[in-house]
Amino acid sequence: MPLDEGLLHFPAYFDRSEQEALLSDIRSVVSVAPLFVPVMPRTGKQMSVRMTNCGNLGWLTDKERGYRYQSTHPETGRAWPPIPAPLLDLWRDVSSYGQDPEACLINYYDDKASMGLHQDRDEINLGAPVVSVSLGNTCLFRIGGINRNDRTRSIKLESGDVFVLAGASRLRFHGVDRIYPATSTLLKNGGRINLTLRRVNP
Ligand code: MD3
Ligand code: FE
Repeated sequence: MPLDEGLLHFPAYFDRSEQEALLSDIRSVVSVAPLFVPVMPRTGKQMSVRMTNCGNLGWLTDKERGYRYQSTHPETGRAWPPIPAPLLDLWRDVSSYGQDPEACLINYYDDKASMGLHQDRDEINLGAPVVSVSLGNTCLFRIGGINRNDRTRSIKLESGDVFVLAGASRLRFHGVDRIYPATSTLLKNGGRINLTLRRVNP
């Protein structure tokens, strides 16, 4: 469903059994690359999401060095595990981009977590699309324009939905306002997982 230029929403792209398979792949990633607490640069404030990555590069943030991509886990020092095959298949299906993603950020939201309005601009390659997968409880996602004060609109993202940001939409402000408890039975302890596939380098 095209919502705006470069903004695509595929409701229920993954069916329940595909979501379960994806979740099992993500649990394997997390067993090697545990979730960590991201910390904002300078202020040292903790984000409410927990995160990890798979792929050649992973996104992270800490107080001293700030937002960046690197090839190793900040606590274990090990390389990130590879991106699971079903996610590479997804990227090839929906991104119309000639190169595979280098990074897959895994964000875990408990039912109280949120993410403030922000732009994604840590990638050298801002021409590549971003592909996102939602698993677990429904969230209220907000998307604005390229200026922080532009009008925003809100969309519910449900388990199995895929969202693609490309072209003119790539630099739009966006965030997650809230998680709706008990809207999915996929995650036994509630919450929501978001997977974000990205190309970082040209
Ligand atoms: C719109 N994650 O990790 S994914 C992030 O649900 C992030 O965890 C949110 O924002 C989440 O940076 C949203 C959907 C998404 C990703 C990238 C975008 C929406 C976007 C880039 C530009 C505009
Ligand atoms: Fe973002």
